[in-house]
Amino acid sequence: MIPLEVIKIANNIRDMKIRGAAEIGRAAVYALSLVAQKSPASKAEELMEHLEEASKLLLATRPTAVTLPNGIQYIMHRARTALQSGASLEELREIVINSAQYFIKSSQQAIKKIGEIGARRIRDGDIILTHCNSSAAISIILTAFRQGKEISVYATETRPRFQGRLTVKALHDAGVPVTLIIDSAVRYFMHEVDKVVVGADAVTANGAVVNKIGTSMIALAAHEARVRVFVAAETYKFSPYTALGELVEIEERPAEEVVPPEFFKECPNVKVRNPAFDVTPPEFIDIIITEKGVIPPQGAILVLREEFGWALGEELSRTFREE
Ligand code: RUB
Repeated sequence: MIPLEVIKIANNIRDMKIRGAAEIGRAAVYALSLVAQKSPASKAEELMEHLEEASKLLLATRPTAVTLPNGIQYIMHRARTALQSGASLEELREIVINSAQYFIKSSQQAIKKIGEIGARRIRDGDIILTHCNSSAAISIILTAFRQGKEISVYATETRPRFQGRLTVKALHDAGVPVTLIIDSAVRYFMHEVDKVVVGADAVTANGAVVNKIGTSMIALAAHEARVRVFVAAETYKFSPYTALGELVEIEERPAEEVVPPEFFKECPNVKVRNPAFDVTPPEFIDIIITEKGVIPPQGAILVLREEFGWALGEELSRTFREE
């Protein structure tokens, strides 16, 4: 039994009306809290079944951003533990609702904190290049700007979905000087750039960063021009599954995002591929800015050790430290 609002949230994540890794994670967790509030279950076990069903639906929406499984895991681990220790139906509802609120609040605070920590690395006069639309990357840029640093930004369009337009709007509205460029102009402008600042959908155990398609090419161009690459990523973007040797699945989206349907009438044999993300190896990343501090990409495994409780073979549970 999945409430209609939860099905709507799942559809909105799939159709990218809700998008960006942090937002997806929060929306999925909020959806589980709606299940806890609205489920007509008459006993705790039944509520658990409804939660499991909703989790499956949400997990199947978008495969790459690890915030989604990490957020769901966090709530479900708490719910399962409570059920095992004999929680009543009402207690289980409350645990899920409170854990969801805690996760959402922590996520919002993390983005603010990343802004503060990251802004320390931005100098007066810096020209920053960013890609796609990352709330964590924007948090760094806006914090530095509000501190009075005279910075300006190159933002890529981010085809085919043009998330770069969201970024330029946010920066423009805040008064940050911003220039929109086409994705393929990145190397052309790189010699003017001081720092690349991007977000992440997932950080792997070896410090590779999965982010919007094109990020790895930007990092390569930055490496060639000796421009530093900063990745802004909350600790719940680190993927515990990769520490078990699993790869992050890269979402491929429909061809219709790239060409209009008429295109296939003229060229029926052309194949269009539309991967939504790519992997930037750790060698091309200088630092990862988390809400707990700055680490080199090689420190990713330490974050995973500290942040996740390991129950190999059973489930990976988030060991959020309650403040
Ligand atoms: C969004 C994207 C963003 C990351 C980080 O891709 O790649 O850079 O999700 O964003 P999409 P945030 O538009 O396909 O979801 O820092 O907001 O989590």
